[in-house]
This record gives sequence, C-alpha cells and structure tokens, in this order.
Amino acid sequence: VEQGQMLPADRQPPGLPMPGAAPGRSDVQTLTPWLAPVVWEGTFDPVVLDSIYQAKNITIAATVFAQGKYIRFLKKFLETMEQHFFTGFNVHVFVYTDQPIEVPQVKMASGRQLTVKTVPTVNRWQDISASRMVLVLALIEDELHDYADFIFCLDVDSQFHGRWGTESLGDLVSVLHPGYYKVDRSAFPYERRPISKAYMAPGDGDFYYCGGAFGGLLQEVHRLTKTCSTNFGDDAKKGIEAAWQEESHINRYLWINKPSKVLSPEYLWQDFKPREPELHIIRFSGVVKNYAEIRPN
Ligand code: UD2
Repeated sequence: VEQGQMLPADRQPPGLPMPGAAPGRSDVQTLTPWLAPVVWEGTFDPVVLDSIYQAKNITIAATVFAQGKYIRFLKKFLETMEQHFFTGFNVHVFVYTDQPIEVPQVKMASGRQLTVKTVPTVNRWQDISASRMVLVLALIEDELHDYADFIFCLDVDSQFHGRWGTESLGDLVSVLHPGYYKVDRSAFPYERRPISKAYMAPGDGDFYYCGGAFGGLLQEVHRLTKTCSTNFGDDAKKGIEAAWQEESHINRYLWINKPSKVLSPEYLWQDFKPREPELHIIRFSGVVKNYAEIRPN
C-alpha cells in the first residue's frame, strides 16, 4: 500500500474505527463467547438492515396464544404489533384461542394478515404453556414451510412500544430474560433435577433466556419445538414438569444449540420492573398482571 492510500476496510490497523462502522456500545455485552451478536439499541443500522431484507421479500410468521382470560390482552398486543413489529414487511400472525369470536378486529397494513386458530379450552395454565410447542411445530410442518422465512413465538400479555424489526433476524434467536441478565449463572432458575430432560448441572448454561419470545429461521424453530415438545412429553410420562415448563426446555436446548443471535431485554422487558440505565429503549414488555385472578387455576 502506497503512503497516503486507504487500507481496505478489513486491513485497518487495530484500534482505528473502520470507515462506515456502526456505532457500538461499550456499557453492555454485545457479543457472546461464540460470536453471536447481542442486539442492543445503538449496535445496528436499521436502514441498512431493512434494505437488505426488503430486497429478499421475506415473510415473517408470528404466533400468539390467547386462551381463557388472556384474551383480554390480545387487542393491545395486536394494535401495538401493527405499529412496531416488522412494519413494511410481509407478516402473518397466527392467534391461537378458545374464544375465536372474541378476537378483536385490528386494521392491518397491506402485506400483513391474521389467521385465527381455534383450540380447546385447557384448564391448567401449565398445559397451555406446554401445548404451545406442539402447536407451533404442527404449524411449521403443515402450513408454513412453503412460504414463511422466519417465525417468532410471543407471549400475549405484552405490548410493543418500539421497533422490533430486521435487526432481530437470525437462524436461531432468543431473548435474555429481563430478570436474570445481570445475575450470576448459579442463580438462574434452570431445571435442576437430573431426571428431567430440561436438566442443567451446576455450572452449565450461558444465559437465562425467556420463554415469552424466541424465533428464527423456520427450520431452526422446527428443530427447537420438536426437541422441546418431545422432551416435555418424556418428562410428563415420568410425572415430571420442569421448573418453568417449556421455558426450562428452551434453556436446555439453547445451551446445547447456541443461538446465532441474542436479543437484549429491550425485546422483552417487564412493566413492573423499573427501567435500567442500559435500556435506551423498551421495544416489547410484559404487562403487570394478577396471576391469581387471571390464570384458570
Ligand atoms: C413465563 C414466560 C412464559 C412461559 C412461562 C412458563 C416470559 C416473559 N414469560 O411467564 O413465556 O415460559 O413462564 O411457565 O418469558 N396463556 C394463555 N392463557 C392462560 C395462561 C397462559 O393464553 O391462561 C398463554 C399466553 O400467551 C401467555 C403465555 O401462555 O402469554 C405464558 O403464560 P404466562 O404469561 O402466564 O407465563 P409467565 O408470566 O409465568
């Protein structure tokens, strides 16, 4: 290289910012030890990302379960989803409910659609949580494989407040649980009984991920839901239910099959928690609810 000539971007001496580099964050972990990005506000350029995926004309599927009294959360969930979740992209939302006539009419932009799936009423909330894996697996196998590219599975007792878009796309995507991203691994509420298929030994695990939001490429979420529903069923045959139902199985799966992208707690905060300084934006959060009143038992 001649004196004064620019080095190619990948040959810049260490310590010099690359021309056009996205601004980073130094106050939070932005890369996992296996080099998956941890997505925080300020670590990506939404315009660049959107233009990449716009050119590919992708379709994103999303599932949400609203059974029993949880139907009351659906309207706000869908209204705010319309404002913030992959705006400008093809989105197909699947609502699973035992009360199809109660599903609110929400005006959706072109390219976006909603399908209602009627499911039987379930009496134990733990069974609702568990049945989600089986139903998402069936959806991918029976309906989505020939047209959707990505899928996200989301809790209904939540609302969107800010952009959730193409920066969240990856092969296998999980969200750091807002209650455990700053605590030591030894305090993670993993399933600790060796007899369970969700078992995590002391010292195992990378992060504690939440069950309320996960996703990725269709084939990756297919693998996750297949493994987790099989393991959940194997536990049930032995009369065991993991500490946090399917969330425990997801955590075990993601320890063995590392996520290719990790979303910060901006992507699933909890409204009862005061906002922490590292959260420059809250994109999606769980509303405050009275468990005793809302759950079937
Ligand atoms: C946590 C997880 C949740 C799940 C659960 C496992 C987060 C923020 N939440 O939340 O995803 O892993 O632990 O036990 O990560 N539902 C109904 N009707 C019901 C009960 C549940 O539709 O009567 C559906 C609904 O979509 C709800 C989801 O199941 O959002 C999870 O249930 P939850 O919100 O009661 O679970 P929670 O708050 O303990």
